[in-house]
Amino acid sequence: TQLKEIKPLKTELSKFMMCYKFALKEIETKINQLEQELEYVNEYNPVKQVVTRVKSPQSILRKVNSKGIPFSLDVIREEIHDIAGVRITCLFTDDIYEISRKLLMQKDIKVVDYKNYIKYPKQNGYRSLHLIIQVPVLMSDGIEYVNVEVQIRTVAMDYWASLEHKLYNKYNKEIPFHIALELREAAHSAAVLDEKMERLRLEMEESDEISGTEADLLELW
Ligand code: 0O2
Repeated sequence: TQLKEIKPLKTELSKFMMCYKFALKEIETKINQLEQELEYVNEYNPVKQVVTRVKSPQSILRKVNSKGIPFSLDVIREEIHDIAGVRITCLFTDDIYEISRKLLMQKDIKVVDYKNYIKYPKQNGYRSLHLIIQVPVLMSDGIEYVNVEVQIRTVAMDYWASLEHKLYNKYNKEIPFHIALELREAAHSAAVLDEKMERLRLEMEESDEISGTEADLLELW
């Protein structure tokens, strides 16, 4: 009898996780097409790296406990938005908004939540743009709308977040005060670097435009 009871639960859990895997495949394809199109139209691909992951069952359980929600797949589906995660890294802050705009323009993607930790960094200095989107996934018994968390950040933001994540785990969520202070300073330096890079890029684009016009004029002459 025990096996009889467990089997449907196992099937339900596998299907639950499968939906997230399929949603990630869908969104990966969309990003990939977007990259190719931008590369073709603008001769510049703003996306440097795309990483996807499905949250491990242990990590989902940890979040269920920390949020104090019941262990029900329906509740988990509603309350935990980052079971499927995509992280897009790019070079410039402007690229982040460009990618997010282009993604959200797609008719079949619905935005559930939008957190701008770039405009409003977290207390510890964390910066990134988070989109929670719903992606339709075709299953054998119909369409499921699956939540996917998309994190879009610059290389500098990503560099900072990876180290902070390591420290957070190393110190078991209690980063010593002096290290937290230095991390905040490092986050500020990363933000300054991002601004500087953005300015240099604009300058380069402006001078490209001027030399383009000069070349056009010379050709006319
Ligand atoms: P992992 O290992 O990346 O999966 P909410 O559900 O809105 O109540 P939640 O889920 O904390 O709150 O949402 P939020 O703020 O959007 O954060 C979700 C994910 O963003 C985290 O997932 C991290 O990946 C990243 N993140 C958020 N804040 C920080 C931060 O201060 N430092 C770093 N390094 N990453 C952050 P997980 O599940 O925490 O981790």
